[in-house]
Amino acid sequence: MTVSQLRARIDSREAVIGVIGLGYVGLPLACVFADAGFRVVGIDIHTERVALINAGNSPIEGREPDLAELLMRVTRGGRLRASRDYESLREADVTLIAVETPVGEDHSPHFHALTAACSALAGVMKDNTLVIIESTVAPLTIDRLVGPLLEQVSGLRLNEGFYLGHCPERVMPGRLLANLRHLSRVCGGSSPETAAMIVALYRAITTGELDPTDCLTAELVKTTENTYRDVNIAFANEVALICESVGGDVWRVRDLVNKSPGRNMLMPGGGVGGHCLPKDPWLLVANARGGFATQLIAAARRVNDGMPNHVVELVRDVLAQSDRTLDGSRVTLLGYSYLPNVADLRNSPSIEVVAQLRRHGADVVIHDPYVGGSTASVDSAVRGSDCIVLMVAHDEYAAVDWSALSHVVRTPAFVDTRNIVGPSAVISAGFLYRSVGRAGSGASAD
Ligand code: SAJ
Repeated sequence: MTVSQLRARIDSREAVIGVIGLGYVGLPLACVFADAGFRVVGIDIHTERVALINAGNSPIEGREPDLAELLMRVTRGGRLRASRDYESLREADVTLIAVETPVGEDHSPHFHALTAACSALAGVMKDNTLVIIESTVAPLTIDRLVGPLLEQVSGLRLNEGFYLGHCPERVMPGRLLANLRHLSRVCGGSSPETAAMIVALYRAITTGELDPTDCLTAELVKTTENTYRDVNIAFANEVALICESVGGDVWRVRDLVNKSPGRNMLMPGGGVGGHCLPKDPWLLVANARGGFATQLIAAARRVNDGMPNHVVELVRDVLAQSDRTLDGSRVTLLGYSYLPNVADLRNSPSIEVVAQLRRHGADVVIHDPYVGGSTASVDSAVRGSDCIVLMVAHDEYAAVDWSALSHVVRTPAFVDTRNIVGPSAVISAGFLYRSVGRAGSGASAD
């Protein structure tokens, strides 16, 4: 089959699509391509996940609008089938790879899952297959690692026996299908014809703008867009620390700064979690050489990674105002996931805050309406508490009756990391108050 025949099979939806990795990225991806009329074969290493999917049940926790219904529809309609066996990919014309690409403690990329997926695919893929990497990778990975590995194991030549592309995912928990169906995508290809073929493929599932380019540019765009966000959050966090030290209110400062044209100061908080921002900056710099050391990007990571520790210091400070120490005090954390209104715990700053509090001898109670195993109600979570720490802006926390809670706690002390309730509501309810980005009692206009 030639590249034009492959393109024709994509245009006619006759192409069989393989998706390797059925997690937050791969499962919605498999569903929307199945819903667009393609036959889709999903591959995952987890037996229980494969079984759940084939039964039409989503293994993804948290609120994901329409995903459960879509999955049920495409599995019942026979358009999506999941398997652990790579043999199922022998018939695939296009295979998308969406496996984890983490970084290690030393911030170096760990591409074991990616190389395993590429090797297994190369062992079964037929001639003239289009392989697209959706996972976020360090710039130069496609050209230096993925392409040569696929050639070596398959015995096929790049751009002759198979075609290669990089269309980096832009998912966000809570908006998996919405982002897939509407966000613009960068379609990097191993040749202009391949990039055009990738544009044609993704046109079947998204109304977003599709930008053809080369693989290196696609790798740089993805890692840069997340590094940009991480650095800007670090800037907001550093301004918050400055405001605390000089007696300012970063939330008020941010509002007024953003009235200045061309400013968009992001929000400080208790830290940066998730599966993207904590690792993508390290991927961006991973292969950067040439006698210079990146400074700003690593420094921003240190600022953001330092925020959980700062939250613990705010707790220590507000407890001291009641002559209490961390050791022996009960601290209630409201919010354990890394984002509002989702169940995703990956790299959540709350995990580090809890660990540090417990290391200092505090008795920590965790409340999170989205995370299983946490205390059921806010009221029961704060009962007997010496300090409440608001870590995540879950919708539920906007409706809390702080006056009522002041009669339930043992010590009325409160630390806000996300400016969720504003100081006056809490202070007027009788709580001692600290906040990221505000000095002292934080008594200032809401
Ligand atoms: N955060 C702040 N201050 C902010 C924004 C976020 O502290 O102003 C924290 C959040 O609390 C969270 C972490 O940063 O702990 C990450 O938040 P996020 O809003 O960036 O959410 P993510 O990690 O799911 O980011 C994803 C990214 N999308 C992809 O990688 C495809 C990111 O590029 C998007 O900008 C983001 O979703 C989004 O806004 O959709």
